Amino acid sequence: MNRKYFDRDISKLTSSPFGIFVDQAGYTPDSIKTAVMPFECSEFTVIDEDEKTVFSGKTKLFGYDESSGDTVYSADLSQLTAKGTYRVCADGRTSARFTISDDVYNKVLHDTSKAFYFLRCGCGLDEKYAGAYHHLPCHCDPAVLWEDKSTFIDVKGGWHDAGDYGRYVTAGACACAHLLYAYKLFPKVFDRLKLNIPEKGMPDILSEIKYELEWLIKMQRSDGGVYHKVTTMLHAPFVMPEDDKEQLIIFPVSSMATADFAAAAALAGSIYKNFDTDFADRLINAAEKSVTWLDSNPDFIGFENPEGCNTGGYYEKDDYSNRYWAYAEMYSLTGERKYHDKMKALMSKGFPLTELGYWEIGGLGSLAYILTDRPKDEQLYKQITDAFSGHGEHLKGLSDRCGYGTAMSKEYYGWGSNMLVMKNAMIFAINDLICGDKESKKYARRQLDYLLGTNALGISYVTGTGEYRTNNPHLRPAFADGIDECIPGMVAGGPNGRPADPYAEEVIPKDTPPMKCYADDAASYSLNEITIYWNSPAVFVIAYLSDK
Ligand code: 9MR
Ligand code: ZN
Repeated sequence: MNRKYFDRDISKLTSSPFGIFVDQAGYTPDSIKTAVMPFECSEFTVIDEDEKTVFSGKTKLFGYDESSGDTVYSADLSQLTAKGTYRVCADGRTSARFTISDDVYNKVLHDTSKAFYFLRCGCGLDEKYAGAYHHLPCHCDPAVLWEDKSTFIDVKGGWHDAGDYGRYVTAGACACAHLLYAYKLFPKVFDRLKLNIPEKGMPDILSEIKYELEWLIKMQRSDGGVYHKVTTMLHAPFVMPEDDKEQLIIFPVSSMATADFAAAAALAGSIYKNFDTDFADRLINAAEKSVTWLDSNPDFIGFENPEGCNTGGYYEKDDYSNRYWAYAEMYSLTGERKYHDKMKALMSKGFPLTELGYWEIGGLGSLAYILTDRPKDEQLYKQITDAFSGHGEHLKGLSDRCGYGTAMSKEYYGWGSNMLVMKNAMIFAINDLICGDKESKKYARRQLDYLLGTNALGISYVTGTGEYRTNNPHLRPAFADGIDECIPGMVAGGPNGRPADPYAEEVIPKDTPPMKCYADDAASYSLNEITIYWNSPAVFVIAYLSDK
């Protein structure tokens, strides 16, 4: 394929060939299974691969759904528990194929986890591990300090952030933390998960996260401050990573990056202790150095792109939640009271206690506190668990009011909305596991169903999963490699009611309902990019739902 850079034929952008929407990865036998029909119908059937009817029932009118603009009917297939592959039919229309079995999540868990390997920077991807998507080493040269053009530093490694080739500390720390908490809560799921990556000696997911953590450590300055990002001055054109030869620049230290790094390193230190003590010691020392820096730099040091630079900014308006997270992890790691007190003092700043990143990130600090075996202040513990319960109840209300079961109001569909859908599912998971609200699980599953096809476009937003799926993300190597089938396991940003790039404006008619503001268009970064921190909450959620 020799496509010219974004010389695209928008008439080729597809819409679902199916009229009934289901989770295209499938359902475990015991789960609630809901198919959604955005058209009037009173009855439905389920057929197997020989087109034999195996189940039938009456549909239920949900009514008008604001986010999609659809009047929605649903079919409850929960009583169908026999393993097999099926389609739902109603009024002459059918759904995509779906499976009922105990291991429906295996492929999508594998693929979304392996996606991080495909984003590795500073190394080549060997055919042995990457198959057709192998490529030569990229971004290996030392990077120059923005503040001192005579200093070059080795910051090779880590994952490309997204569709672009930048590497950003807050984004990376956030993605690592989602994955580390997934491992911490569902270790058995990951003990079984084989990713076919070069490293051995610990669960593959931990080897993969280590690849990013090693890079994060390199981003720490000798005084403990952590550089915000390393990127070229401008985003590369749509070339393979090894063909992006522009000078890499290390941009100044920010307090958000320093705090997020300290937090992720402390969390990681406690986990890697059991697998690689030298690495764990390095993480713990690095975390301590960065919190010491935070102590002596109490003021917010934000980040703004210097003039002429158009790579990601990862702006934040303050660093309270980042510091809170850092002190919570340090308390969990060391048990030292001073960290507990600092964490507690920050709570008066009024940031949300349950947000899971990348900007407001206090939820990870709250999780650290809830999960630690260290002594806990009863009132604080209650305040935090109440915050999670309150957030969960709010989301349940939203889910109940949505024809697709999505815990989103129509304003929530912004850039990378699929991350929010997955973070909402994480909130449900936390409420189930930690706050004892078992009912939350079915809501979590509904969010994953949405990601994998039970949505107003009937599309699976994960490359490689589902009969009708996203396949043309805004992801440089996926475009430049000339391979028609995208690298599997990439979570697309998804519908964005506030499209923010010229390509999106071209393909999304005005007044399109937010849940439908999406196109599988490689050009559109505000609809169809991928990022490490959109994949990481998906991995968490799929691992949670795979846990037996
Ligand atoms: O994910 C980010 C989204 O929340 C912001 O609205 C958007 C615009 O600032 O930027 C997104 O982050 C991008 C980052 O800046 C650079 N790498 C790709 C990210 C995903 O689009
Ligand atoms: Zn690279």
